[in-house]
Amino acid sequence: MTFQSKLQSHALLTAEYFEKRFAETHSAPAHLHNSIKYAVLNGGKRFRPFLVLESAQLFGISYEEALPTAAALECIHCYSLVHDDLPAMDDDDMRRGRPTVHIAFDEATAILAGDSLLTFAFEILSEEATHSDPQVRLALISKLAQASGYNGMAGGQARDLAAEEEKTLSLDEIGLIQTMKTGALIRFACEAGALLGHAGKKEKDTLIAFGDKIGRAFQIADDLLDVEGDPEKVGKATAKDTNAGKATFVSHLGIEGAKSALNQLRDDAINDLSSFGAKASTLIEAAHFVTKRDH
Ligand code: GRG
Repeated sequence: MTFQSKLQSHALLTAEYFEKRFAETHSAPAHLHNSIKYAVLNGGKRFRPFLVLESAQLFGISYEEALPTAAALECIHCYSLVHDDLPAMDDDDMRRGRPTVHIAFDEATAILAGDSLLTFAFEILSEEATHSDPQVRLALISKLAQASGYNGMAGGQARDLAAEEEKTLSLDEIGLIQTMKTGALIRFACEAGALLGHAGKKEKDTLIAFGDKIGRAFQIADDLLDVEGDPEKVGKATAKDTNAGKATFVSHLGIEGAKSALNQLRDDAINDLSSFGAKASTLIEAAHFVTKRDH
């Protein structure tokens, strides 16, 4: 099975989970419920859920068992995209190849769809179906809150917005923004597998180190897509950072320098997994995917 087909079949599992959950009885008005479905069921790669399923599998946790955690993380990711696309933030009209949520609905609905997804993530994690051990559920809730909040993604987004005027950011400052804004959720995806599998400290730290590196690599790949990507494939406007004169790894290191930083992170990430042996082969493929992705 190729990596692409694995990614697609895992994405299908995640989508099926959401279809079931969104079919449950609810009290939301139709426009809010429809906007939530629009934000989630729209062809994202589901790379973060993929990492949860595959890192959990290292510890004998089935895809089905890891699925609620994978879906909870995807809820946070989808909320962040909806809010990031708002006029007050990145002001984007297209996402995943179709109009963004505030364009397809309206701004207030997009804000509320994002809020609903943010809170739904923690509702899912608190449910017994997520893990029979309440200590594991608590750890998942705590780690995902840290990864999403002011010490993680939201903090990174705030730093990124504040830095828009600063065309002279250092590489360390850019790296910190990337680690928080994009890296924190990807790192959590890998850590979550270890938490679900009651892994020991050493194995958990190994997965965190791996997740940290591919998270940073993912953002560098995103910066490269902004410069080299085809908007049709990427599903959104490109050249935004370049046109805005934004400081990124690419503006600092040039295209070749950024590619070499990306490849170094990939190799170091793969090296982190050596103690897992052949069991980690799909995660190794995931690291290669990050450096080669075209969308
Ligand atoms: C609004 C609190 C808040 C945070 C927003 C995610 C984010 C933070 C901003 C998005 C800006 C962006 C494009 C970041 C680059 C990395 C990234 C998250 C890309 C999109 O993720 P993919 O490629 O998207 O996994 P799909 O559509 O496949 O899920």
